[in-house]
Amino acid sequence: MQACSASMSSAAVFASAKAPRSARRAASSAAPAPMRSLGAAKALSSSSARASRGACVRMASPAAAPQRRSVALQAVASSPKSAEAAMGTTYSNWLLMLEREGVLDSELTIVLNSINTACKRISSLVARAGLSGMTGLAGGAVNIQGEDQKKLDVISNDVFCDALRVSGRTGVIASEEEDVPVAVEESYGGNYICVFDPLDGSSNIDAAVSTGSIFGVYAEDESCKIDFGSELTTIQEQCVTATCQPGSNLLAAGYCMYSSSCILVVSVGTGCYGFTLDTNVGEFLLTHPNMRIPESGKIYSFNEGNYANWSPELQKYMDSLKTGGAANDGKPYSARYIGSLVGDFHRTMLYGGIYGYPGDKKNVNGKLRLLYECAPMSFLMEQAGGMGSTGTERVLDIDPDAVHQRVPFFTGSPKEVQYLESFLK
Ligand code: AHM
Ligand code: MG
Repeated sequence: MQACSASMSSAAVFASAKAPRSARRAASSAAPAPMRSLGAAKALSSSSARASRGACVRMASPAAAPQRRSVALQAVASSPKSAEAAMGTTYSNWLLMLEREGVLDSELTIVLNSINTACKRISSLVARAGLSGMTGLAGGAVNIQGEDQKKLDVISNDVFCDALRVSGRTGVIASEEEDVPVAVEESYGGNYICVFDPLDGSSNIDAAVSTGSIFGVYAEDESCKIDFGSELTTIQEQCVTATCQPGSNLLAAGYCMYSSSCILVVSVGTGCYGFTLDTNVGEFLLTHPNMRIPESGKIYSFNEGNYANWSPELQKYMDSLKTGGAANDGKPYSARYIGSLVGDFHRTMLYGGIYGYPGDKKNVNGKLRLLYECAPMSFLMEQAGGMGSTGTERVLDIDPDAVHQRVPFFTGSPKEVQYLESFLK
């Protein structure tokens, strides 16, 4: 990865992070295409062309789960307890404690701390959006998935990119708002891969309703080494390949919810921990040690407006929730749907129940993205004792085919997800 970065000039790699995409596109039509717009102006070979569209081109079989992951999984047994004792400790000190206990290495600690900084900045931007003219669309800009970008989508992406770049421990980043993964020049060690959705649920911003950031951190894929002097297209391909790993390889994942409180929930493979931003001191403080989702819960969170387009099996499942569902007690479930994954997920984690974004007749794979939405959330949910499923398979087992790949997604209390699977399998 170092070589990947070294072959790009600093300006080329990160220059485009400073302006909204519309402005970047306008600029790129007048000047040579920035290397960041990896698919823009180059005539690509067919495999490179796939890479430029975010397809995962395998050049070697994906590496086995990285060694660092097994270190995390063999975490000191006392971690949850000691974290409980550390209630009210700052997020940064909690990370340092995990480092002392051998759960995290110092490089990953730095990456996770840089995400803390990004989340605080975005929290402040979201809170002031209505006052500072930061609501609304980013001047007609759209992302690679054809979705309108809000001003804050673009700015939050820049905040995340900058925080990770400055950390110097991230080799490649992949974002919902970037066409393809981006190589980071300033990588002094670690070379972690960070995937993220900088501001999920941004259609809610203008109404001051909950939004959130979602992230996952992978180790560099050892099978993807980048040579000095590589053609740009080869570098692109390698960066893309390195990004696409199954969720079971995640070293860490988390989300930050921007709501009545700003809450950061993180797992490094030793349980789920929630921190609330104390705006008086500007620090996230541990408020939810070792989070556990209830085994079952009678709340469902689906966009039921899509019912007519669902499969008969899913419709049958949904109908059954009105008459008792998994509990089989004749009492209906309650419907709760914000339309903001992080908010709906956080409530599900605390109260139990199920969140779902199924495929339907129009969009067979649903709407949510595997790499930076479903996989990190499934990692967190499993760490809290819940499940993340497509309805027929475990989300963390899926080896991605493309950076922006979508999958049907159901997550929540184990008994509720199993009940749903009993209709779809
Ligand atoms: P986004 O990444 O473009 O913000 O879209 C993802 C959001 C999720 O937060 C939410 O669960 C879902 O889209 C809501 O979609 P819908 O409006 O179709 O119910
Ligand atoms: Mg999103």
